[in-house]
Amino acid sequence: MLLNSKTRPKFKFLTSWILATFRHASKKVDKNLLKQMEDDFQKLADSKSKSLLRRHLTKEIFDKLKTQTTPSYNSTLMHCISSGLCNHDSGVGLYAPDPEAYKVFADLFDPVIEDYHKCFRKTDKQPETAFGKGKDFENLDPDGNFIVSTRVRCGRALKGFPFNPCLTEEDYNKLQSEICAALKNLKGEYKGCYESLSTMDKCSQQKLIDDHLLFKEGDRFLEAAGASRFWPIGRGIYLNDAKNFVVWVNEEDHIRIISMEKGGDLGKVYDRMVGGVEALGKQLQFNRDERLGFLTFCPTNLGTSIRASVHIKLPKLMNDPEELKELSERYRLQIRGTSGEHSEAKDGVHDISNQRRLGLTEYEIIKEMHTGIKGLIEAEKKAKSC
Ligand code: ADP
Ligand code: ILO
Repeated sequence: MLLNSKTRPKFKFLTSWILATFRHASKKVDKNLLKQMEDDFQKLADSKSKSLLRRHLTKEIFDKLKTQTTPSYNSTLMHCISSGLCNHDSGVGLYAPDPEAYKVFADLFDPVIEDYHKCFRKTDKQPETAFGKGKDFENLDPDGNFIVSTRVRCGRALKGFPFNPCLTEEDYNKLQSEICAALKNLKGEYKGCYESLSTMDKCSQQKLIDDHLLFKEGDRFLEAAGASRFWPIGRGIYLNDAKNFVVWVNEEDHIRIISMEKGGDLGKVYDRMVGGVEALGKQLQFNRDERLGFLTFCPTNLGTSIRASVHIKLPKLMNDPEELKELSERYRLQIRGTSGEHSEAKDGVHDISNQRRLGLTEYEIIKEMHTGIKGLIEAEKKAKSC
């Protein structure tokens, strides 16, 4: 059964209650939680959901994992799947409540990871970090005909902390102060200011969201995953003076490092992000797994955790959904709306980015995205107006 607006609030309440109650419970999964999981699993299985969770959480895997917990944080399968159980319209529907979840619940994570990142098998390993040089990539749109702006971001988790559903209020504050101490030492073009969401008025917050600089509040996918607890405590944004280098603190990941500017100079935007990551990496210890690369809350962000996107207008291709689908699959690109994931395109502006982030080096990810956007622009130029 699909959750409608009447059933969702009740479900949301149950989910938060369950996540809170069982966060520090004993390693044995409680029978009430088991019952709830079984009922919700059945609803998902009976639904028409197209999520990767529904595709890969078979009855056999569900039965094998439903009583497992992670050793350090007692995270359960419910922590991992609550977002997808609550939101049947999820694309993925799965999150890792702590780094150990990727191993304890590998029977579910591995096939989802393989499916999303296009063939990263459970025997595969993320290559060593290799940023390379962004200057190898020429401006994608020197005449400014198609690309409005370019953004490159990556996520990082700090060693020694779990992810959102297991963080305490104290953890949020501790993470924020450790990250802020590192941000204060940034120099040159990275020099800027941090503002905590707790002290920011709603008007300034909305202005930053409208300018695509700040994350939105109340994302229902993150909320159902237990990622909005204690909001806005520990959350905030760092902006350099030129507002082209941004760091998000404690939204989906502990840190999101972002570089963005108008136009299509992907190489320049990428190099700026790399400089920021390297400067922060000298001061903070990032959690990197030998097989999965940089560990993130959402399995779609593992590996390099890089999403390089352009806000782009391709009016002819957008009128030809078949051709667009074929091209985005060929180039492994993902298309989002103007205000990010799960949003609509405004004034014909789409957000197009690399889909996979795992199994390739950072440099290869940027190359894949660069080749793809170049291909789309060429196709747009060749396409006939209808
Ligand atoms: P992410 O997971 O990369 O943070 P979201 O889809 O949540 O992505 O988007 C976050 C914000 O970044 C949104 O406001 C979105 O419009 C903005 N954004 C993404 N790509 C670009 C771009 N190329 N130019 C300007 N803003 C962008
Ligand atoms: N849980 C959501 C989002 C998945 C990928 N995006 C991000 C921001 N991690 C879904 O499954 O659609």
